[in-house]
Amino acid sequence: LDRMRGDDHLHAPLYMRLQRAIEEALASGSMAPGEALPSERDLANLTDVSRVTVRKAVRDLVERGVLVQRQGSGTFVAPRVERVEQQLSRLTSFSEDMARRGLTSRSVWLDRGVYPALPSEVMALGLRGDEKVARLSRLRIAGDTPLAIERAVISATILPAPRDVLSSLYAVLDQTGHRPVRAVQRIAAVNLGEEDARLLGVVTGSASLSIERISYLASGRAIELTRSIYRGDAYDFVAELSWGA
Ligand code: 16G
Repeated sequence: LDRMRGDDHLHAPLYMRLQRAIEEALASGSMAPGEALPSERDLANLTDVSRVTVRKAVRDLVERGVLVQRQGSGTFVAPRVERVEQQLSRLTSFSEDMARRGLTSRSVWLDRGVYPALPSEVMALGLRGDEKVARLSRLRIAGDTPLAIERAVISATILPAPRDVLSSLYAVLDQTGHRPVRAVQRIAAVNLGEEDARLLGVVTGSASLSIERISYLASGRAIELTRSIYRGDAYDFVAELSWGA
């Protein structure tokens, strides 16, 4: 963390620089899951910033699930996650999956706006060339743990106001009669890049699963193209197989 001291060439606000320094300590493996953070006072002394600034940096990292605070005992790097089992045959949403496990889920929004569609999105969703799309990118947190980064693309004719999605996308689609009933999902192994690792609070290069879902309405119309990054240390995907026709 003391590397922060000399970084005067960086013009980011101090609390952000402190956040970065903590995230980098995590990404490089020099701070392990469950490890205690130095006290607020020690952090302030170590990095030459005020305790107010330390508090703000820590509060934001707690909000994103990177750190956890326990009443009376201090602040810790989020503990290693318990693996969750995810059925591959059911078309459910993140909120529903977590609710079924008795976990609350929330999102930290990275982007939520309407944009011109990229050619790959026009193809995947069968759009007209000039159609716009709603992009919803977010970090998905269950309980206290960031589990996935999700980047959903929906035709803007179906979702003209992406800011109406406060937590569950599928709940909003359901309300407007656009709940998908079928999906094709592609899963591939990837190593996390620096930015995604930082958001998920894990070491850069960690194993993860890249999941692309295209989902469809009963009419056959493609409605959603979502690319997600799921932590490899958190998920077991389970599918039931049967033999014969
Ligand atoms: C799931 C879906 C994602 C969908 C989201 C909606 C996978 C790989 N992805 O995470 O495609 O957009 O649920 O969740 O399962 P929500 O209704 O809670 O916003």
